[in-house]
Amino acid sequence: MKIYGRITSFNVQKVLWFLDELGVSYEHIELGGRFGGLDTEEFSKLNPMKKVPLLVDGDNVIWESHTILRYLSASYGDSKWYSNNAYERSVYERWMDWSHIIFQPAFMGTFWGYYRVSANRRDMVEVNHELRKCMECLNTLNEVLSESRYLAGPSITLGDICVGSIIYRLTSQGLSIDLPLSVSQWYESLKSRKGYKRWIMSDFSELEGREDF
Ligand SMILES: N[C@@H](CCC(=O)N[C@@H](CS)C(=O)NCC(=O)O)C(=O)O
Repeated sequence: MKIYGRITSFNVQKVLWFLDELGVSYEHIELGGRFGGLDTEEFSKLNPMKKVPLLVDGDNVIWESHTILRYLSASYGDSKWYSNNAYERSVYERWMDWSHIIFQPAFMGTFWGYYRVSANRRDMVEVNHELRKCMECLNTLNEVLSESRYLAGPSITLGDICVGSIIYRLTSQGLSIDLPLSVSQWYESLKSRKGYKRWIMSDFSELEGREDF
């Protein structure tokens, strides 16, 4: 299978981390950002949104990072990563959706408002507004994680992959953020995973002050 997308893309990183967790082999092709290539006719046919990540697995073409994660877990994951029971799946999939709809936009507000603009163009009122939203998310996570080792129970799930992917970049962009205790302990356990270290904790400094993709 082939996974397309630049390593500095946070949505691409999630998929690369999960591929490592699954232990399946794949070819990675850098695309988007400084690599370009998203506007070609060939790529548009594969993904009309002209975005990465994109997964091509034989004849199957999949875009949208969380849809890719769901596809991979259903196709290649054992019971640790995929449950045949619809309710059990909903227990971790709700965190994937919450992450994409609530937490990630707040994080992106800080990242695009703070890290990806030059210092003299930062609107710190807006950045702090987004930061407060992030803190609300972190406090919610803390309540859950003070009762449970991972977001959906005693073992890691796709919920932790999606939400956990945000924490490194959120806390590594130069803003002062104190993680609540249980979030911090959970974050430490994610950081000990090979795929998290390799992909999520990779260098993203080329994006500093870069206002286009
Ligand atoms: N909701 C989509 C977002 C896709 C997206 O916006 N990807 C960005 C990178 S994070 C992109 O392709 N930007 C253009 C570029 O990198 O050139 C997903 O999760 O896959």
